[in-house]
Amino acid sequence: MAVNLPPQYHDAEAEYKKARTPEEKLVALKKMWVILPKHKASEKVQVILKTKISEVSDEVEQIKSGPKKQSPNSYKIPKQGAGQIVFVGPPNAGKSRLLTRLTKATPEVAPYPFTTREPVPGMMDWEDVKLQLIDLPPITADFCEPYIGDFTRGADAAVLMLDLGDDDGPFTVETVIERLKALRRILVGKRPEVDDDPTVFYLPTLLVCNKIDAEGAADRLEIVREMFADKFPIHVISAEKSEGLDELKTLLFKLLGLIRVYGKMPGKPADMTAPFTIPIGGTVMDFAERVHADFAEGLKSAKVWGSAAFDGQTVKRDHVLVEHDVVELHL
Ligand SMILES: Nc1nc2c(ncn2[C@@H]2O[C@H](COP(=O)(O)OP(=O)(O)O)[C@@H](O)[C@H]2O)c(=O)[nH]1
Ligand SMILES: [Mg+2]
Repeated sequence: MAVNLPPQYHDAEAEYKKARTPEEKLVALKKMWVILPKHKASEKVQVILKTKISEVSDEVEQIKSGPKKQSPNSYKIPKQGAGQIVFVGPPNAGKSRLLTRLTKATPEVAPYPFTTREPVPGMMDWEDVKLQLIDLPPITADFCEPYIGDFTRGADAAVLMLDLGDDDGPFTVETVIERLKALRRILVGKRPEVDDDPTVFYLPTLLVCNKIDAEGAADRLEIVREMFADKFPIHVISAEKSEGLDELKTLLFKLLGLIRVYGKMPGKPADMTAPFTIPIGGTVMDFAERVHADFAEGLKSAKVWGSAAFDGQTVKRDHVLVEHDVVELHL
């Protein structure tokens, strides 16, 4: 039987999907529970949700009563910038080197595996926006830091790093994909249209093939393209020699599926220095919400420069914005 779920339920569910800690999860799950209509048609959902709530409550309790104040298996890195992108891959692919090239972060770079055990964040500048990049420890057939599950759920996108200097490069990447899949984290070239399982998390992913400077890299790249071209967008770089990095930055922003929209105060020129970012297909309402949590409620009208028929045209709340639009909100 189909269950008609109110929009607030989906909001709470989105909150749950983004939650990192058991406490955050529990808050969101409880919200979902309150909103869920309790009738015959929703019985199945009720059972699933109840089970989940109980599991997560246990987790919360365990952490509280455990001997350690802080769980070593979880790290909290507050989100910053327009989006958060995690680096995943096998050991030695050059994830940490890439982070040092794109940000001011200084993770250890070394020719032996498992140098990175903790998540290392860095902020990347791209044009007038900042993206948060997080270098995660390597994933192999035998090993995957437990907290990787948390990070691959909370992130907005992923860079999957492949080592073109290694004959096993494509296969170690396959292993990474499989390990994450076992955690119900699916790396995808594009988000699926339907996403109806709240426990499965899709991560838009760019396959970054590193070490194109290495001997034999071009031949390996051909194999990589055969194996992965239909699964992910592919970008080739040399982190060491800083090749392909400008294009990479642009691709990383594109991977987030965002557009930049600029605010304007009535009677003043637009502020073209600090854009707001909203999802592609976002409306004037989405923009208002980004500017201020309360603005969407009180929005009376808006004027748009760019996507409107003429500059400064008054548009409806559901007017779809495009990259580089300028919007003046009237409250
Ligand atoms: N030839 C070459 N070596 C690289 C490149 N990027 C990283 N490396 C080397 O590969 C090794 C592993 O790099 P690292 O960033 O620590 O890998 P991680 O384990 O994925 O974080 C180091 O010795 C790096 O100097 C590259 O583009 N070309
Ligand atoms: Mg590393």
